[in-house]
Amino acid sequence: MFCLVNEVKEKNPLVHNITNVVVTNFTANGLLAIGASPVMAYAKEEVADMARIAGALVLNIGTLSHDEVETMIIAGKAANAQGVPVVLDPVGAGATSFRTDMSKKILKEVKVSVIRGNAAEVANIAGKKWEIRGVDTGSGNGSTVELAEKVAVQFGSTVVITGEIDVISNGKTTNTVANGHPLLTKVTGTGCLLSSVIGAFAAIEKNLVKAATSAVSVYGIAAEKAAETTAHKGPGSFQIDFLDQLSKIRKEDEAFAKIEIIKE
Ligand code: ATP
Ligand code: TZP
Ligand code: MG
Ligand code: MG
Repeated sequence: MFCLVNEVKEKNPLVHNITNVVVTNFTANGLLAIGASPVMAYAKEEVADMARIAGALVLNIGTLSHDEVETMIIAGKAANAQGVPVVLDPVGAGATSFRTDMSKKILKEVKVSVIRGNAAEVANIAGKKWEIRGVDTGSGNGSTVELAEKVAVQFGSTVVITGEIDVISNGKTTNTVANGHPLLTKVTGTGCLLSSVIGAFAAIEKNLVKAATSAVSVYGIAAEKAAETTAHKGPGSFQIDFLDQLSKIRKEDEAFAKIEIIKE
């Protein structure tokens, strides 16, 4: 019902990423593995043109600068004008006020289709308190389902909060996904790549809750499969096999999905 991975592989959507220097190569390889076509473009002179021809635009503030945020806003506005979905990954929002403020600025100036972050990042962009250490989520109190629903309404976006259990909500419809593996937390950029993979799914499916639920579940299933053969070796082997599993995954693997519909 939710599995859109075959369509992604058939349609090979172009995903324009303005992302961080830590995850650039991993993101490009992960998008290729899932069947999308990645492009990274950062020059102010070209980002609007690139965003307009893309199937989705992904804005990731992981190693942001003031200038880069201006570039993201130019790209975001061009995407909005063309009806291209925009995904925002507010990496480290809450860790510094600069990250929080820049995330809010992007959300004010660009219509963001999907916000994907850990619980702390999502809470902090919405003005709520949740501990964060660098780019990794800390302990917070409260339900991530409630948080996702509230933030979705606040920004008029679909919100994806990831962790052991992932929550996807547009404020009206809410799903949780229990796929994934703890080794995903031992490889840098797995959250960032997921944001870009959600972009690939949003490029081929207008129902963003459906697109994000499928993306999150397929991603978690690929991680489970990779862990089966590499967990005893460690995160390096897992990272490589995870890319292989993303490339192999097909609709039939939907049988392994652990999706719960919380609110229809
Ligand atoms: P953080 O910096 O807090 O790790 P992130 O941006 O890297 O955040 P994650 O929340 O780690 O993003 O999500 C990335 C992927 O890892 C998602 O597919 C998520 O489901 C999965 N994941 C995260 N934690 C766990 C866990 N404990 N068990 C299983 N899967 C997990
Ligand atoms: N520092 C700045 S961006 C980044 C680090 C370590 C990558 C974060 O990636 P993810 O996907 O949030 O783990
Ligand atoms: Mg992580
Ligand atoms: Mg992250």
